Amino acid sequence: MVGTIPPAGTGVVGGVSVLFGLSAPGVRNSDSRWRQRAARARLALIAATGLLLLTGCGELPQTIMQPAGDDARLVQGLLMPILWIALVIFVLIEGFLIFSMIKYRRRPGNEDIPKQVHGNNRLELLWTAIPAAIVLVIAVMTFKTMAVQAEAPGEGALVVEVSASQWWWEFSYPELGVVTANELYLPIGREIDLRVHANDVIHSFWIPKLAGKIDVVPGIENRMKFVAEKIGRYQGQCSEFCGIAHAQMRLLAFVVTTVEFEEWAEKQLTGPSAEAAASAGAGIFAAQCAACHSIQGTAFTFGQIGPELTGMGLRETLGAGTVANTPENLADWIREPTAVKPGALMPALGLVEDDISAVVAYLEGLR
Ligand code: HEC
Ligand SMILES: [Cu+2]
Repeated sequence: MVGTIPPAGTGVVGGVSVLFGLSAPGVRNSDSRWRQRAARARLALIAATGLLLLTGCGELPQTIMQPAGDDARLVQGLLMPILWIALVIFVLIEGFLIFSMIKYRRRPGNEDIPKQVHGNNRLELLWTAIPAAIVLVIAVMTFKTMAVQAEAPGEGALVVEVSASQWWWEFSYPELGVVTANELYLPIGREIDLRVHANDVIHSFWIPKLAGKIDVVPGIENRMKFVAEKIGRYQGQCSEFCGIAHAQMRLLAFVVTTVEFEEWAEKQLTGPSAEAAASAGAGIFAAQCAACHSIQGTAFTFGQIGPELTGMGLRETLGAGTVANTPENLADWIREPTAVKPGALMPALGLVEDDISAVVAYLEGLR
């Protein structure tokens, strides 16, 4: 198709070849209507690309370009110089390419074959040595960063054990005796000693604004340390494909003051009020849910198959960030978990509507 002149209004392939200037030299397109169309198509393509790029802007909840933790800063500190090096090389090479294409292009009437040369030892050496030197610089920067990341956490670091399951996260603070799921609380400025393992398949733990990724693997414990440096709410997600609901294996991290963190931990341990504990919802929970889910401060602390539901009323989301935690969504979840999160490994239990309402009231009251 390349090089043929498509009659006005034909096919995508011809359009694409004109769009990218692929018409063979010497074949001049005299059909101005076709040209206009190609120009219009080119403009549309540029506008569409621009729009697409713009939709990526605005609020960036999961960017590595706005670090709020020391490890994320390290990663960005590595990325930026590499990006600049790449940009300089790109501009130089493309500039040289475009310059050569214009300056030495074939001109009308010039039918000679250019002088044929083979090899140039000095050039060959140069363009082997320069990339090797650049790669060496990048390697040294990378190893230096990795060495800092590999240092053991200091005394007084807060241990957080992360265990990943299809498709949710459990966070346990052995020092405090607190266990929670999908929403992680972190005190600002205190070093976090993160210890991660998986219960089933390989996952990857990633909160882009706070720290780099860490593989979460069954059978071994991987470790990572970081300090959260800015108060805020940070989104994270599993970043290793782990099955059907992989994209709905998200998490939220809340970086709070030390006082707020202690208050939060205390609330988690307190358990429901006596009134809530005696409610109809608690009874249904005992019969239908406690085999899989635990709630601290109650008798239901044996269920290990599903996420910890302590402090459920305080959580922002359901199903590891799949939907907002509202009474309606929670009722939908209990009615048919896979309708909310396709693939979710919680069964539909066939509860009658009154029982669903009661258990929703019980869970939303855990705060
Ligand atoms: C057979 C085990 C099992 C039973 C029984 C069970 N669940 Fe679940 N539940 C799960 C699993 C597994 C998940 C995680 C699903 C996911 O996010 O992928 C879950 C998730 C949840 C969540 C979302 C938690 C979060 O942090 O996002 C809620 C709420 C919940 N279950 C409530 C209930 C209630 C209420 C009952 C009883 C009516 C119940 N579950 C019974 C296994 C179970
Ligand atoms: Cu995963």
